[in-house]
Amino acid sequence: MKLYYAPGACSLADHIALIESGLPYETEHVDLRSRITAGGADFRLINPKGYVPALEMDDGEILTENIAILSYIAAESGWLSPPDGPIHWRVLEMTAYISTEIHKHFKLLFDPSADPEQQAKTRKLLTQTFNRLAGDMGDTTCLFGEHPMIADCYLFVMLMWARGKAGVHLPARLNTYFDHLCKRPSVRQALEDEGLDMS
Ligand SMILES: N[C@@H](CCC(=O)N[C@@H](CS)C(=O)NCC(=O)O)C(=O)O
Repeated sequence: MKLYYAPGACSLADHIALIESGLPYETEHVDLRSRITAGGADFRLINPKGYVPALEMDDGEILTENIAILSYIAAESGWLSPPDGPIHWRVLEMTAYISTEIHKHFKLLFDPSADPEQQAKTRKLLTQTFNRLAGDMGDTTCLFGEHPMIADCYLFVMLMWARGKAGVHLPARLNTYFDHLCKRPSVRQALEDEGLDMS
């Protein structure tokens, strides 16, 4: 498998999941401004949507969209989401929630030309969403127990953005959760591989 990524983008979730999976993989950096990959290819020919992540599967086919890529990695690993049963569906539910109710809102916060009032409203909305999510969490270190699932990999990136340049206030429960995930070797390795410094 090969993951096309940009440092610190949402593709970091797939990168962490790949490391957690223990499956063989490689990565290729994509310059999102020029849409040229580190190998000199035109990324739009790989993913016509032009955005990361894109995953080249072992049969050479390209898979896009975080929900699909994370689900694929989970299915291949057999343990980043249970293959079936109630937790499988809860993990998918949470992954979809993160994609549609959290991830999409950051676009406005990262747009320098966006209306500051609209951005303030979006920050407030995201804080409400994060508060609700924190309120639903149990006492475990990860969302569904002590071992991370694909939804944890995705949520980690959303929290990293919230705490960083997006400036979204997070409840204490999510800061504790984030600090715990930061210590995982998979997270440390993915951050290091992408040239990101979290110290
Ligand atoms: N719907 C896509 C969105 C992916 C996405 O927003 N990618 C961003 C990075 S976080 C990107 O590559 N943006 C560059 C662009 O759209 O030009 C998914 O969930 O995978």
